Amino acid sequence: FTLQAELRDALEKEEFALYYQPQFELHTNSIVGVEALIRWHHPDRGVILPGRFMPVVEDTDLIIPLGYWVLKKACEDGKRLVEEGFPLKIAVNISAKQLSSENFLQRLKDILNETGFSPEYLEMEITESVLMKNKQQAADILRELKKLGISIAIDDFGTSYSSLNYLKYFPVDKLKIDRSFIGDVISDPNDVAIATTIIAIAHNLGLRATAEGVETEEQLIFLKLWQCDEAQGFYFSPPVTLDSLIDMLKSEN
Ligand code: G
Ligand code: G
Ligand code: MN
Ligand code: NA
Repeated sequence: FTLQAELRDALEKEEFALYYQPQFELHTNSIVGVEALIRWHHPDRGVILPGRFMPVVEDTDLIIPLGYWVLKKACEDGKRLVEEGFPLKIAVNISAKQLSSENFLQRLKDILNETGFSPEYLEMEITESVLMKNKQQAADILRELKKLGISIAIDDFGTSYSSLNYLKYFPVDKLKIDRSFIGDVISDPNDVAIATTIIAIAHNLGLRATAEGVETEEQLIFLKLWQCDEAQGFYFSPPVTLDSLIDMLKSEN
């Protein structure tokens, strides 16, 4: 039984689950969105994190059905949040193969119709490397996503080989500062320079900046001082189940 075969089996048996990590708006101190993060509830090995299996999934065609499973689940859960009185943005990670797959836009529209989830609450997190693989195709797809009302966040911003000029051409809404720049942002002058520069690039282009991997109050104070718009990380909350998220939102009000 290879990992690949096991993953295929897991999709059929519905062993995957989506967890949601809250995203806080710093100037209002309130939850404005969540990032959907996949987990595998393995019958023998317990919860397996995506770092362990997504690279294999993304190397195979399995990313297509799994990617649609994630989108559909996120839209269903997002619909439930709206119905419960919590109209939050749901951010979904989209991989390269999925974005460039045949019928991506049509399948997406079908999922939106089937679930009745309003696209204005849907955000797609896409890495720079995904966009750079085929710039023209990516630009076309992103424009179509924008037309649907979906927002676009650049994930892991600044971590991979890329040029900044794509920001001019792609209809992006948000830059996510990778957690590798946040971990030592209190002590490492290089990380200070990088993090504050990413916030400045975002603001100068009229975009929002979100910091990932915020774990301490000192990091939060720093980010507020530099007017970072949003943050997520263990300081606020780990990724949690939909039910826990709803409990958290109820106690926030
Ligand atoms: O939760 P964890 O830190 O292990 O996530 C590792 C990486 O897996 C994340 O950076 C994220 O980009 C990726 N990932 C998590 N959930 C999904 C998903 O639903 N789809 C895709 N394509 N990637 C995901
Ligand atoms: O999409 P992305 O690659 O950014 O995925 C975010 C991942 O980071 C998730 O798998 C999540 O479990 C993990 N994560 C979230 N918050 C923190 C944090 O504060 N510290 C660390 N080390 N990891 C985090
Ligand atoms: Mn992400
Ligand atoms: Na990231």
